[in-house]
Amino acid sequence: MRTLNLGILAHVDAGKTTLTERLLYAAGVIDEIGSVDDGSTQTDSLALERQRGITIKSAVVSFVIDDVTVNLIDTPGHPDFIAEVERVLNVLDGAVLVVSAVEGVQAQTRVLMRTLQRLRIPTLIFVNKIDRGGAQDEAVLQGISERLTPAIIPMGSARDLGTRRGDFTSYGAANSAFAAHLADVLAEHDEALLAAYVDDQRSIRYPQLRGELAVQTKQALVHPVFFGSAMTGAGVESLMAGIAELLPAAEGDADGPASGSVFKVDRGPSGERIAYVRMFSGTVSTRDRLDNNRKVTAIRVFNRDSAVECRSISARQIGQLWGLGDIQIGDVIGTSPKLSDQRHHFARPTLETVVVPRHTVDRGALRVALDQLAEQDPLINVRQDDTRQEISVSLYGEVQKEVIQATLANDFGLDVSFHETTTIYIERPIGSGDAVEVLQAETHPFSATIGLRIEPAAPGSGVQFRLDVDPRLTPMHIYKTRDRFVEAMSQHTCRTLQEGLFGWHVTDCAVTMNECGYYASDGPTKPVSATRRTTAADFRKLTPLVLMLALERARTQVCEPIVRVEIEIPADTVGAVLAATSRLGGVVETPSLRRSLSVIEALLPAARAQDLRRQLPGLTGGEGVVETSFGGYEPVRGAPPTRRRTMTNPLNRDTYLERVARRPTNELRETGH
Ligand SMILES: Nc1nc2c(ncn2[C@@H]2O[C@H](COP(=O)(O)OP(=O)(O)OP(=O)(O)O)[C@@H](O)[C@H]2O)c(=O)[nH]1
Ligand SMILES: [Mg+2]
Repeated sequence: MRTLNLGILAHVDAGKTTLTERLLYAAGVIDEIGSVDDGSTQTDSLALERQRGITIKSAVVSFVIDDVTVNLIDTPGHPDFIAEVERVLNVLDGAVLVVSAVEGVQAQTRVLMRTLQRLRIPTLIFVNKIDRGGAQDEAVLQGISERLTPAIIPMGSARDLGTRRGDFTSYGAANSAFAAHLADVLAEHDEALLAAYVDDQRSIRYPQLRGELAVQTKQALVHPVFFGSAMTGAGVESLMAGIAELLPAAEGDADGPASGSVFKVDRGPSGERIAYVRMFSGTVSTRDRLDNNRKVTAIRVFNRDSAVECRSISARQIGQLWGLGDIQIGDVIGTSPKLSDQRHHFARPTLETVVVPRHTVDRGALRVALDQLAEQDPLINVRQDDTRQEISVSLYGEVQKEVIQATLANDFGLDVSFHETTTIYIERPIGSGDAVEVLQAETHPFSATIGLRIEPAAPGSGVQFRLDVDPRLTPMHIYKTRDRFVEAMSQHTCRTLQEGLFGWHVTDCAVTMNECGYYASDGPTKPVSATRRTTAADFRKLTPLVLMLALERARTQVCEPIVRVEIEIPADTVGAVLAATSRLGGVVETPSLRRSLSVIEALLPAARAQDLRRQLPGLTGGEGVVETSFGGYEPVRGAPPTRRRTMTNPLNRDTYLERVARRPTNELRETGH
C-alpha cells in the first residue's frame, strides 16, 4: 500500500472543503455528503467554521484510492489564515490546486501556485464549479497558462458548462490531438522525447507519453488540469484517478532513524496537547522517549477513514501523538528531516492590535488564553508591554481578528475588544556593523567572548546565522556538538533581533559570529574559579549586548509592508480609480484590458489598501473588484515610526546589566544543553 500526503489549496471559496467532502464520499468513507452551507462537512468541524462557512484551520482526513492511502489536508483559502497553509507545505507529497471555473485565477491562487512551484511540490489543477452559471473552460485555461504556469496539460474536455448537467470526459489514447499536445509539452523537458518527436511524431506511442506524463508531473515540471464540480460530483472520478496515477507516493524508510515534523497542535477534550506529525523516516512507538524527554503516551495514525489508535507510527505516515508536553508547531521529532531551507514561505503578518479585556480582572486569564492560541498559531506573536499593561497580537487581517475575538468568547469565556489595528514595520540594516565583547573585560560581567558582524541580505531572506570561528574555540563542554551551539546562538540572535533600533523586528540580514571565547577546565583558558566557569547563560545574556552594538553601527532603515493590488473595473471608471489610487500613495502600472474590463495593477502601502477597498464601490458604481497580495517591504518616507520595546534594551547597558545579568537562567526555552 502506498501513502500520499496531499494538500488541497485555493483562493477562498473555490470549493476545497466541498471537494474534500465529495472525495470522501466517492471513496466510500461517508454515506452522505455534508455541505459547507449547512455546516455539516467533515473538515470544517469547528463551530466557528460552520457558522461562517469558511475554513479557519487545516484539517486532515484519510481515504483510499486503489492501492493508495491518501491523507488529505484541507486548508483555508482566506489570506488571513495563510499561516495554516504554510505549516502544512513541508509535509506534502503533492497538491491539488482548485480554481473556480466562474472566477478563474484569483490573487491567492497565484500566491499559492508560486509557492508550490518554488517548493517543487507536484500539483494537479482542478477547475471547479463547472455547474455554476458563468462557468468557462477556454478562458480559465488561458488564465491559468498566462497567470499561473504555461506547463499545463488539460486532461479532458468539459461540456454543458453552467448547468447541473455539466460534465467532464477524459481524453484517451484515441484522441490524437491530446497525444500531440502531450508530446509537445513533455518534449520540452525530455531530450530523448524531443529527438524522437522531431524525427517522427507518430513514432511515440501513447503509453510511453502517459508514463512520461506521470514522471514529469511527479517532478512538478508539468501540471495536468481537470474540470468538474465538487457540488454535483462531475469530473471527480477522473481527478481521483489522476491523483493515484500522477502524484508521487511518500518515500522514507520505516527502519531508518526516527525523523518527523510537527505541523499542527491541537487540544483534546481534557485540555491535553495533541501533536500532528508527519514522519519522514523511522518509527516512533508509544512509550518512546523523545528529545524533549517526554514519553509518547498514545498514537493515532490516519488510515482509510479516520485516525486509528496504533502502537506506532512510521515513515510516510501522518498521525497524532499524545504526551509530548510543551511540543510546538515546527518542532522536530528525532533527527531533523530535510525540509525546505526556508521556513517561511509567505509574508509575515503585517498588522497588530492591542487586545483589551472588558473586565480588568481578566487580564491574567487573557494572557493565558492568548498563549494557548499561540500554541496553535505561533505567528500571532503575543507581546506584553508591562509598563502600559497591554497585550498585543500580530494579525493578517480583520477576519482573523474577529475569529480571535469569537474564540476568546466561546472557548475561554473572555469578552474582549481591540484598539485600532496598526501596521507592523520592519527594520533592515543599512550597512554592516561589527562588535565584540571580550572575556575578562571590565565592561561586562559575563564569562564569554562574543564577536558578531551583522550585514544586509536579500529582501525576504530573513535572518541567517553563521559561525565563523575555529572549531576548537566552540564551547563543546556546554553544547556537546557544534550544531547545537549554532542552533543556540541562532536562537539568541533571532530573539534579540525581534526589537531593533526603532523597536521593530530586524530582518533580511546575515549575522556572523567571528569571535568566541570561554572559561572551561578543558578549554583554551583555565577557569579562574568555579563561579566563573562559562555556562550557556553567559552566551545567551551577552549576545544581545554585542548584537545591538553591531546593529547600531550598521544602522537600520524602517520599512513598511506593500501590497500588490489588482483592480478590475469598467473602462469608463479608469480615470477616477487611477486618481484615487495615486492619492493613496499607489505606484500604478499601465492599465490593461481583460475581456471587457480594465485592469489596473498597483503597489500600495498595506495600510492604504483598506481605504481603497472602501472607496472602490463609490468610484465604480459597485462594479469594481480589488484583489490584493503581499508585495514586499519598502523604506518609509519621512520620520521613521517607532514602537515601544517590550524587552530590556541592551543598548542601555546599565539597565540591561541590572535587569538581565542577575535574572535566573532558566527563563528561556533553549536547546543545546
Ligand atoms: N455551484 C457550485 N458551488 C460550489 C461548488 N463547490 C463549492 N461550492 C460552493 O462554494 C462555496 C464555498 O465552498 P467551500 O467548499 O467552503 O470553499 P473553500 O474553498 O473550502 O472555502 P475556504 O475554505 O473558506 O477557503 C459554498 O457555498 C459551496 O457550496 C461547485 O462545484 N459548484
Ligand atoms: Mg474550506
